[in-house]
Amino acid sequence: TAERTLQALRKELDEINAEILRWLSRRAEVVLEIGRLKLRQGINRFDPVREKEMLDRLAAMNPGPFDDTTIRHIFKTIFAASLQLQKKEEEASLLVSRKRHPEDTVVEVGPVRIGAGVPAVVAGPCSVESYEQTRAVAEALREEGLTLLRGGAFKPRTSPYDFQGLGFDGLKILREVADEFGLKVVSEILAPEDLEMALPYIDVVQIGARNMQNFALLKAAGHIDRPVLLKRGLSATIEEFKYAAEYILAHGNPNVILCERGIRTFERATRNTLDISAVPILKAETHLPVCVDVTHAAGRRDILLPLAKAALAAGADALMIEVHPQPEVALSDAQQQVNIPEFRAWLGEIRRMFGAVV
Ligand code: PRE
Repeated sequence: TAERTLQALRKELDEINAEILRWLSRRAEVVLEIGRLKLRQGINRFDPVREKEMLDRLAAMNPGPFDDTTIRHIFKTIFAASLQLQKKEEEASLLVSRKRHPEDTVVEVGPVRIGAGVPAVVAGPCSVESYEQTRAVAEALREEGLTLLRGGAFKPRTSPYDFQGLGFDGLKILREVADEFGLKVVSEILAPEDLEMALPYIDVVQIGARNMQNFALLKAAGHIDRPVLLKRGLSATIEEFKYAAEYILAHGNPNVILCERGIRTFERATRNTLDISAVPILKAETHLPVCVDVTHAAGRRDILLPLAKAALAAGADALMIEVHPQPEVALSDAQQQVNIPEFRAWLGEIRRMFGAVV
């Protein structure tokens, strides 16, 4: 009998390939079903014990000519791909996922519609220090036709000996001044037990970077009827950031703004490294509006304009910037806040390049 031709052998391989592919796809469907079951039952996706059992069984029944190590390697690759498939499906099923909710979420704060196309600017002092200080910034915001006044009343400071903020007194100043100038208040809350009491004073609740994985606070923020501005943790991955937002949505609050504020890297020229990639990735993978806090990302005033331009060019829906009437005497973040004329110049440049901002 004549040897089969190369062409005939390849034809047979093509058929085998098609067969393997059919089985791989069938296997993947079963894997996805297991993934859904596990998600419902709260079981870990990765199951090394089960994987080892399967590998041992396959090695034991391996007819050759591939040796056991090769068979184990091939199947281990299939398991890893299966795990990846389950993970992808789970991510697409998240409430924050754009796959699940294709339309952009627009968060409304008074007349401002964050995520509707016109960039929003959130500006104000790092910490609320006094009526006069807050009023000076509020007045500039009104003159510029802006609405969103930020100010820290509860301050999460690295050292317990640093200024901790005025607390509820600070919130009262913010509310009073905001009402006087027709503005809306964005302010951070540190503890779930303060949330309810703070609501009369706050229009957007900020959850700060250090609290991004404070799950009790995230859950509590899910139960309020106020938008939440969630900052990315100092060392949080984009995936962890999305899951933090998922907590708030899963507990009933759909109005979440994601805020990139720089991440920790080896670089010391800036306080943090602005992860500009996070902006288009969050816009693509979630339907939530994205804000960029240029002040905290930079930790220095001289690069706030280019960072803001980069953020808007990358698709950010909002910018946050710290403004203080006299930054040099500020009780916190003295070296990174801009004064009012600097803020106006910054805003003018943004408007010149990007048109209207609110
Ligand atoms: C599967 C995938 C990932 C797990 O680590 C173990 C096994 C597989 O591909 O066989 C399926 C699965 O999720 C499971 O059997 O629990």
